[in-house]
Formats: sequence, C-alpha cells, structure tokens
Amino acid sequence: MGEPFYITTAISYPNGRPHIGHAYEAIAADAIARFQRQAGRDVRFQTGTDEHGLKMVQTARDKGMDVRALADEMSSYFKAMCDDLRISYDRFIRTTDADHHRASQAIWQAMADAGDLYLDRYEGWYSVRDEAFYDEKELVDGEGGVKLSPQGTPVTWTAEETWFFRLSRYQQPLLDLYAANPDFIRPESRRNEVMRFVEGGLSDLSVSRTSFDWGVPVPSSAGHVMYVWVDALTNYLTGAGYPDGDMPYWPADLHLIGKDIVRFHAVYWPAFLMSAKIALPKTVFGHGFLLHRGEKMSKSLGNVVDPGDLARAFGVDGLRYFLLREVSFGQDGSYSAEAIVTRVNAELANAFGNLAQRTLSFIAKNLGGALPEAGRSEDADGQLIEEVVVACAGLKTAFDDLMLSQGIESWLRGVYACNQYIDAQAPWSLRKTDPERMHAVLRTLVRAIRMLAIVVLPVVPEGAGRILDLLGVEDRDHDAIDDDGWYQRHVDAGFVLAAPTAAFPRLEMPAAEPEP
Ligand code: ME8
Repeated sequence: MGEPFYITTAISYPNGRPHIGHAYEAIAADAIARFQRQAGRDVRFQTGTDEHGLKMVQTARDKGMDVRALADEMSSYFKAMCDDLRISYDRFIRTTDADHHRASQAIWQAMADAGDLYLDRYEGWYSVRDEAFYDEKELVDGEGGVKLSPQGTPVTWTAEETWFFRLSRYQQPLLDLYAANPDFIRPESRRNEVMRFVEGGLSDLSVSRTSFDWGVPVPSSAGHVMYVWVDALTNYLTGAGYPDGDMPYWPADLHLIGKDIVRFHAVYWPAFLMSAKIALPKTVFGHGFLLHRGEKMSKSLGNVVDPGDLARAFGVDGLRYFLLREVSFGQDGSYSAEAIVTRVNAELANAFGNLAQRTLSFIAKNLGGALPEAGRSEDADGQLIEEVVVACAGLKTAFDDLMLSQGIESWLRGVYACNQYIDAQAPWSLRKTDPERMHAVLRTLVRAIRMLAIVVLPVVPEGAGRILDLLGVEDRDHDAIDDDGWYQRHVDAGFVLAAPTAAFPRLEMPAAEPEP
C-alpha cells in the first residue's frame, strides 16, 4: 500500500433532499479519490450528513416530524445519491453515529484541558440557515430594513449562557499558518478572503447551546449541547479513528468544501485542532457554486433539480463528465440541459466513444476479434503514441494539482489526436490495399485507446471501465499507462475481442428539462 491520502467532502445538512450542488462536490471528490488510488495512494474517502443543530430542529418542527426520523430519512437520500453517482466513499458518516459523539466529546475535553473554554453569556446575531454567528458589523440591510447575514440569510438575536472558545488567542497562530503554508487554503482568492478576515481580529466563539438539546452533550455540563459546527468539523477526525489508535489517515490531505463554508474550515477548524494539539489538515479547497442557467438555485425560484433525475436523463458518466469538464475547479459554473447534451455528445460520445467503437468493432468484425500483429509501422504511429502519452501525463499533473477541467482538456487533446490519425490513416480503405499497414494502424489505436481509457477512469468510471473490460485490460493504475509491453503480451495470450456496445451513448435533448 502506498502513502495514505485522506480526502473528505463537507457533510451535508439533511434538512432537505440533495441537490446538484451536493452532487457536484461528491463527484469532484470522487474523481480525486479515484485518481489518487490509481496513483498508488492508500486512499480513505469520507462523506456523510451533518445532522444536529437548530436548522434540523426547526425543519422537523415545521414538518411535524421527529427530528431523528427526519435525519434518518433525509440522510438515506444523500447516501442513495452517492451510490447512484458511483461515489467511491469508504465511509458515509452520520454525526448521530455513536463513535462521532465520542470523538466530539474527546476534542471538547482536549480544548478544555488547554484552557480554551469558558462559560459566559452570549448575546448576538445568529443565522439558523447558515448555523453561524455574525458580528453586527458583518450584517447587511435587506428589504424593509431587516438584517441579513453576509450570505443573505435571516438572522435572529439570541441571548443565552454558553461555553466560549478562545478563538481570539489563535489570530496570530492562524496568520502564521497561512503564511507558512500557502496551500492550506485554496484557491488563492479564498485564501486572501480568509486572511483579510483573520487580520481584522477574531472574537471568541460561542460553542454550546442551551435552548435545545439536539446535539452532542457537552461533557460535564448539563443542559449544554455543542454548537453544531464543533461537532460537524470533528467528523473528519472521527473518520480517522480519533481519539483511539494511531490514526494512519490523519492529518487529512484534502477537505473539499464549497466557498460558503471556508471560514469554518480555515479559521475555526485549525484553531480547534491547535488547541487540542492535533495535527492540521494539509489543504482546504473551497470550490465554487453551481448555478442553473446562471441563477442561484433556490426552492423559491423552483429550479432545484434532483441529481438522480439528471443522472437518469444524461447518464452518470454524462453528468460527471459535464460537471468536471465544464466548471473550472474553484470557480462558479452553470449548467443547463442543452449545455450537458452538447458537451457530452461532442466530446464523450463522438470524439472518444465513437473512436473506441469504430476501432473495436472494426477489429471484431474484420479480424474475428483477434488483435492485429505488429504490421508495418510508420512515423505517424510513434508520433500518435507520443501525443497520447503527453496528454495522459497532462491529466495526471493537472489532477494532482486539483485542476480538474484543465486535466480533462489535456486528455481531450490526446483524443483529438487519435481522431486526426484515424482520419488520415483511414484503416477502412487499407483493408484491401495494404493490410500490413492497416494492422499497424489498428494496433496503434488500440494502444492509444487503452491509455486514454485508463487515465479518464476517475471522471467516467462506467464507460471507460466498459472499454477496458472489452479490451481485457486488468491493470488500471497509472503505472499501466506506460506499460509498452502490454499490447504484445495481450496478443500473445490470444486475447479475442467481442463485438462492442457503445460505452458512451449519444444523448438526445430531453423534451423537457428534468423538473424540480
Ligand atoms: O454547509 N453549488 O451543509 P450543506 C456547489 N453541513 N456546492 C454547493 C451548492 C451549490 N449550489 N450549495 C451547497 C453545510 N454546496 C454543512 C457542512 S462540513 C463539516 C459541514 C456545498 O448541506 C456547500 O458549499 O449546506 C457544502 O460544501 C456542501 O454543499 C454541503 O452544504
């Protein structure tokens, strides 16, 4: 096993059903996890649901449901979404899990032992939607003079006795951390935002609540439950085995989250960990938001679509490919049915799917499925392989640096090079005139398709997996890409190709866009 690589998504609030933003984050994390597994890392991938807090209590009350029943039901939809989208998580954590309560109480105790917790009275603004406290100076005026959080959500005045965490103590240690580790917060724009915020000064943070009891009980403090973000952030440690054992996957390599919750992950979380004397995660990456036709998704606009419906309409691979290819990772992106259909048909179905389909069915039909022997090679063959090697290396370098769309662009350059090659070499016309040359061309194409299918597996695991299954390719790690001997060994082993079915079917424009 290689070096550990621990990657997490945010854990979602199960106060409603999952939406495309949740699907996007899970898909991006999954592509990175699959990529790192191929690179030989010992990957641990965690996702899940964040089930405590006032938002859950209020939603359950509005629905006339028991809060635990609401959490159970909605959490199951998030898990089903992950399974539908082929998210290869190792653990789907629920913050109501017993080991998570233990971990949360252990980190609380460690912060208390460090002298960082004290009891006082909290008076200030709270947004239930964001589950966040805000300073008066951060608020903005909404319609009719109502006060709104900087995220545009309603705030209410709260006053209660709570435990406080001495966040103010960590201003300088946090600034030192950002300065010493430029990759701690990515991308750069988010890093700058966080640095400005911390430079502005940090107030101590209220970290317990007494007005409701749906949370992790504070150790030795009857009537207090932890502020939901304290327990939510601790999920990453729970999944790593805290507080028992040697925690081989900690510190986390990557917390992948949306831009709206960077402050919690890049300010509060490292401060809690420093206080508890636990190693800090290496990178917090705040991805952008997904918009529908350029507009924010919201229940009131009626444009919140179930990701399961999108996957049924466009295929799991189609949806995954579109999201990772279209959105420059870290920035906001927009989707629509036309954009998905256009992109998937042009790049996945035509450029790559059709290349594989034409090549493999030609071999199945005309050579009885036997992979051609060497034939008579020409310079163009070596050139194509070289271009494909460069394209695959480009994807690897980009994915390693979380530049997902750029990685796919590099892969596409390899795919387009194959298309130009097949058009220029026209193996179909060589069949009668020059079979020796045709053999060399087909052989080159099979080698190129194998490499391109392996490297794109993290993005489109089903279709690329189907092509590799057809070709009888078992070894799918990065090492296999550069295995020049594969083809000949495979031929020598007498492999016979079956007639292929399309790995990436063309999409039809749906008569109506999947409805909310
Ligand atoms: O914030 N586009 O949960 P959540 C892209 N429980 N990403 C989006 C999005 C959109 N339109 N809308 C939301 C929470 N997200 C907390 C996290 S972690 C210890 C606790 C992202 O269900 C959002 O940024 O509101 C977050 O990363 C994730 O979906 C879950 O959001």
